[in-house]
Amino acid sequence: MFTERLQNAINDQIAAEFYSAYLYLAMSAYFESKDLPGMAHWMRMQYEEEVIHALKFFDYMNDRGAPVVLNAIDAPPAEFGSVTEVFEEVLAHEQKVTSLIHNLYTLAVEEGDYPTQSLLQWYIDEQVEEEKSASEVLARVKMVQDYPPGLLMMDQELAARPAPTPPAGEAA
Ligand code: OFO
Repeated sequence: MFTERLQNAINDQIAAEFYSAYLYLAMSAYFESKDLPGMAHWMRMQYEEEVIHALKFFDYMNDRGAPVVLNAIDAPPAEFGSVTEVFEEVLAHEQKVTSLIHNLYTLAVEEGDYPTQSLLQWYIDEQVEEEKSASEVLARVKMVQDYPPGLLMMDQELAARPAPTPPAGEAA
């Protein structure tokens, strides 16, 4: 059954996904200000990916005839630390989102809501990818953090990140 408790939790997650988008957009602006356009681009692609995550929940609520409530989105920080610190924050943030998704899944099981469990499977798999990609970038940034030419090469590499594609059957 699609209980009000679960509906509220999904509405909260919509705001959490938009906060993720906001956070990465703030990081994108930060890297622009540091003349690292490739890293700024990587963060902007991450921002787009988070909007897709938010809209997938949004569409799901509408599909089930449940009320969408768009809660306030917290302001992200405007200042960040070193390149390594920024990517450490990305990984920590994704780990936090993973636990939010897992908590939602636990709730969907408790409430006996099978469609939501099915939906959340997509997010559970997606979080494995999100953490993997953040870990990989962080590991490589750490390798070159004290070597500016290496950081510039990393910047060029991250400029090649393609735009995310929405899940099959959905518009971006
Ligand atoms: Fe980065 O996975 Fe959504 O929030």
